Amino acid sequence: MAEENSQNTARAQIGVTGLAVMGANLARNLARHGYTVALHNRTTAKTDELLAEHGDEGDFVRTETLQELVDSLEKPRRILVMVKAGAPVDAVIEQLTPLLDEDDIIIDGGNSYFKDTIRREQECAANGLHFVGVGVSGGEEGALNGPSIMPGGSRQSYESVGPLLETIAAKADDGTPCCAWIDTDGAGHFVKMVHNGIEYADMQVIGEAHDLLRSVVGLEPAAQAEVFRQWNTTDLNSYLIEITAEVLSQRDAETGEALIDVIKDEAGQKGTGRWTVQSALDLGAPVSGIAESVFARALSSSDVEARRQAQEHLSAGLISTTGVAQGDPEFIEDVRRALYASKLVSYAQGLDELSKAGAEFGWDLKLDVIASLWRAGCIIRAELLGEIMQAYRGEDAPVNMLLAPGFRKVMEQLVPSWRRVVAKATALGVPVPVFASSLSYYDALRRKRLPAALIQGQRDFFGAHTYQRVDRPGTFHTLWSGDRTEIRTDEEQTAPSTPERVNKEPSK
Ligand code: NBP
Repeated sequence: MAEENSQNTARAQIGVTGLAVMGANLARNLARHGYTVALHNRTTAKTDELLAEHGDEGDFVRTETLQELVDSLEKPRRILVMVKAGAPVDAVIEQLTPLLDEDDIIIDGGNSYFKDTIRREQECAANGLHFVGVGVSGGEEGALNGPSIMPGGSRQSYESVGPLLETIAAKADDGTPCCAWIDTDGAGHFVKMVHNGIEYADMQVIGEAHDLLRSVVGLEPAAQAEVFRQWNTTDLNSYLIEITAEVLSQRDAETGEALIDVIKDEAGQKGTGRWTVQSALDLGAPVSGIAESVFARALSSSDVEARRQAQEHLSAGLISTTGVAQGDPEFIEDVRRALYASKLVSYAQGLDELSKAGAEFGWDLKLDVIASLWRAGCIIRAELLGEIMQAYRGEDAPVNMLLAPGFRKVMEQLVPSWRRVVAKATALGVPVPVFASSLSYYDALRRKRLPAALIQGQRDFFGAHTYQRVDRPGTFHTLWSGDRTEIRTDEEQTAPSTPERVNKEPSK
């Protein structure tokens, strides 16, 4: 553990190690709010660069080694780690641990996987240290001017780091900071992960609307930019719609074309969308729209050769070849409504995953609070989040966001347009994976009887997996290979007269 700092230089209120874009901007944000910030980066040149360019923005302490960083901090020490997610975080924790004292706090503000955060919290606790996994959204601009912040970790550590984080966080229109304690260990990083999953779906549905406006309505990018600008004055109002209009109106200086037309249609990803879907699979949370948005990126960029050959060889089999009249305002409004409906489903699915994660990991995730944190500073910030917050406030939280009275009514107005758009896109061969899967999710939720009954019958046939009946309690199995009588399997049975041979599931 660290020795007492005898030179009384321990004056910084927080240290930041890892001064790439995110760390540097968070450090500047803290300093601009009056905190004394100690700076450290593995490569000292980056620290000096930051001080040379922005050293006059606040009170910084330059350090070259982790020991110097630790010595510069008042106790309990607060160290924000902003290094690359994964092994570098473990490396930094390992180097810091012997230098720190009991109750010092390591804050990981990177995009760490929540299970790593759970492990790191346990490892730090074993060494008497607090570990706070913090989800930060808003990119580099948000980090500098006010991000949305989702902190996990112990309540005790939040008492120490919360005031700093709340000070530098974005503020919603009502003035509340977009930062609040989420729950213990990996809860903050889990919520940030689901935020990113929703972001993937949100971006994909906007992309699908853009494709329809082009290929069905015949609008060029500049005209589409105007449509998105107008949509941004409706209930679609959000950061992503706003920047879509900006991207679509941008001209390429070299060719004079719309920039969008010279950008390769192969989407990248860093992994948080994939994690959202992987976790949802483990939790049994049907995030079909979010999953389709991750797959859509994969199809665009990983299956380039298959796409090339398919363009040549796969039959379209279109059942219609006529779009709508160019610029048809009615269809444009249908697309807007379909986009909003699909967006609502993405949020509903993400929040459902959070509810299921709360039950699984023992977190008390308050969905109204989480929605409130996403109202400003983050990429999915949208007017809609205020309504979601209201829907979950109070005693009568809906079991699914779409069932909140306000959203039920909104959906009623959107569904006919949504069906027309999905039908038209399907007829014309325009892919709309998230529009379509979200509509199926909506229909599956409201359908009285699902084909799941047949699946149960099949499972019982090949694997004796049993089923339940609609007319009485109990668990049942039909003797498929015997005389096909039904037996109850959750009660003591007398031996069946015909020995049962279970039809085995075909090997896969
Ligand atoms: P990067 O993810 O690009 O990481 C670069 C930083 O990590 C540098 O300071 C580098 O030091 C340091 N580093 C590495 Br790499 N390996 C290290 C090691 N073994 N020991 C110590 N330091 C090491 O930085 P970023 O883009 O600022 O992102 C930081 C975190 O924030 C990431 O987890 C990221 O996913 C997350 N995040 C990023 C954004 C965004 O918009 N960029 C948004 C939200 C969250 P060096 O200078 O010596 O190489």
